[in-house]
Amino acid sequence: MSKVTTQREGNVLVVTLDNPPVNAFSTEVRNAMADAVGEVAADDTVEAVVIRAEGRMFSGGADITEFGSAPVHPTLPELIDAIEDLDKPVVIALNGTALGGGCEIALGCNYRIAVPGAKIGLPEVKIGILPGAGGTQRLPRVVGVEEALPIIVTGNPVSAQKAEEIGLVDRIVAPEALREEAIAFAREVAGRAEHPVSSRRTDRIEGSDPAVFDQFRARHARRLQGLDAPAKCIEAVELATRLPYDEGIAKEREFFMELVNGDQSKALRHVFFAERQAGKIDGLPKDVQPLPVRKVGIIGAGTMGGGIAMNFLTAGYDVVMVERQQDALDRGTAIMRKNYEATARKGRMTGEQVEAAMGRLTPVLDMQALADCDLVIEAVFELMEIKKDVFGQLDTICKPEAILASNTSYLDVNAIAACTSRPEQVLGLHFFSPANIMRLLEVVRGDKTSPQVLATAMDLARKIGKVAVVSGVCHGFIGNRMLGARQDQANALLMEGALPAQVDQVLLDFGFPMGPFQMADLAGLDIGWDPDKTSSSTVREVLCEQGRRGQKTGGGFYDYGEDRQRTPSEAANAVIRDFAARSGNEQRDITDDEIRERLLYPMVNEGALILEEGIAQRAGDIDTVWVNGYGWPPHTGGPMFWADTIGLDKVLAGLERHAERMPDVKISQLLRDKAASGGRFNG
Ligand code: 3H9
Repeated sequence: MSKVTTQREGNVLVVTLDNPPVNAFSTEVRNAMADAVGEVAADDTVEAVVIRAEGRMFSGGADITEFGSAPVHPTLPELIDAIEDLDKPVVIALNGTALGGGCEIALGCNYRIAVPGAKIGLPEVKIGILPGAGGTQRLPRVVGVEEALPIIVTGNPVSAQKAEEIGLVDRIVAPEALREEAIAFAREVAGRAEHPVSSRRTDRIEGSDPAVFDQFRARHARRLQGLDAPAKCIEAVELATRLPYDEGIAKEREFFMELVNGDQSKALRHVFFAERQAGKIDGLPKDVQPLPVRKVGIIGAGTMGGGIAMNFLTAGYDVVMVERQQDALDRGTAIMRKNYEATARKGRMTGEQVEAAMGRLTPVLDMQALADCDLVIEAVFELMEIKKDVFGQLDTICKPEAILASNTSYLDVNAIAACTSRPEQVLGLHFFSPANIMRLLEVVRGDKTSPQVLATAMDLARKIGKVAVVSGVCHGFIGNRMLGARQDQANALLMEGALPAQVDQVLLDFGFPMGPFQMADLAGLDIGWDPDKTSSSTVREVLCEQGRRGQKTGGGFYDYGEDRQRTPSEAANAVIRDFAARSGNEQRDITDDEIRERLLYPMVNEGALILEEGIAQRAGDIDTVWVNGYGWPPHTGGPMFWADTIGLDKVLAGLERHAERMPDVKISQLLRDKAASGGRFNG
């Protein structure tokens, strides 16, 4: 069946796109669309055209899998020009999301109508490119520079209502009437002598204030730092206001080719596909159906339990939340409400939605209330004895088919499962804090976890908007195990002469939002610290003993002012120097290059071990964990993709060069083999 079909409706030709799942403009689709345009041009009896689509959206844009190969004609810009050049009016009917090339094709049509739920945007910047089919030149001509800039530079789509307000959409119509309304609209305009043509318009860009661009750059400086694509997006829009359309388009093409072949876009495209691939479980029988889940139990109303509960409440699940003390339960519930209300104040939820979500919550003190839950997630203290006790109880309380999950971030899920009579129903669901915001979910597959339980967890993750990655059982799973490898080196570097500010700065320069010591101060240095057992045996212990427990106490590795701005701390540095002097290490000046290599290469090596041991299914899963859970800069693609980009031989050579100072780092055989053969972790 052709991916583009045409149908006559009197004097109107209806062109329908049908290329599931997202109606991407693949070569095949572009060719078929070009044929349809040819049909329109050749047939004098066609007086107007409707372009529409089948499926749950209009289009996700160009086919990203084709990027990186030589362009095939007709290219998307050529196709859109051909549509715009028709001497008959073209109405596009947007039945849902229209992104990237999907939006650009709409800009090339004379008239645009959309359903109320449509989202229209140019997200190209998120995959490291700019709209390359006229978007940077046509959009400002249609909506003006001030509206076009945020759409192109942030990549966030606008609603149909906003699109109508700014002139991007002419009419909004009910979904069930879309096709007929589009045809009626086409007939209505067929007789007009003139039609709006985006590329020829100048009314919205004439007299644009050139200062707008620098102001925009200044306002978004942090978001733009170190990134190639947003800078080019702004430059292209600026050129739209200064150059004739044809010259502007030529520059857009030049920028597009430069970006699409650059490392940043390759990395961001890898992240895009890796996130989607992560949801697929190798070796899972195709006919496995997820179990029905309607009611979810959460044990613990602390920060973690509350955050986890919010995910399910927001997605429409009933939630039973258990605590041991009434005041803790009340506190947890109140914080959840406060968080929801803050979201509503930002306009991202209505008051009614807040009430509906809170209305689905049943806070209780009695574990027996979990008896009819389909899934129970435990978020209690991270201690094996406590977890075992909780799972033993759950096993007796919960219905036999219920799934029992632990939110542990380090512990052995197999040992936890062994405390129940249903280890096949047990798995880890490792949420990241704040759990209602962070996108990552590590789904920890125990040795006995059944395929159906695993499939259910992956399905649920998608329904609550998480990016899920499957991990096998090991200490710290994928993310924290690699974090441990990095932290060991960060601590060792302090003992060799570096200070927290230098170590952190290296990672900030690399693109992380914060370094390891900033992160420790933010989380609190007293996590896992016991004031009764403290013995001044580590820098961290001494800092805690001195009351320097991180940001919350005004000091940790750094000093913090009222505004929580960090400054290097003489007191903390003195503690470090004292320990360093006693460590037996030679104190030396350490270069930033060494710090970067010492922090990141052991992580790559740990990732390779994780792959070798089968803990992660694929390198892209590891990248997905680090980009979504730990702030790894997406434009470098994650640790494994970054290692592929710089060369695995270079990583190996670095590990060997620093081997003497990193006696605990055991170099992965997989890394050695791939380095020797010129291979990569990601295909
Ligand atoms: C562009 O248009 C360039 C032009 O400016 C210039 C050109 C010269 N291509 O996300 P989902 C796959 S650049 C190929 O789970 P959802 C995806 O990998 C493009 N494949 O669905 C997945 O495959 P699989 C600008 C694509 O409903 C399947 O479709 N556009 C594309 O949650 C389902 O995807 C973008 O950057 C694509 N464009 O979300 C938009 N899009 O099943 C990128 C998706 O094998 N796409 N796939 O794993 C999205 O943001 C989301 O996919 C979308 C749907 C919101 C559309």
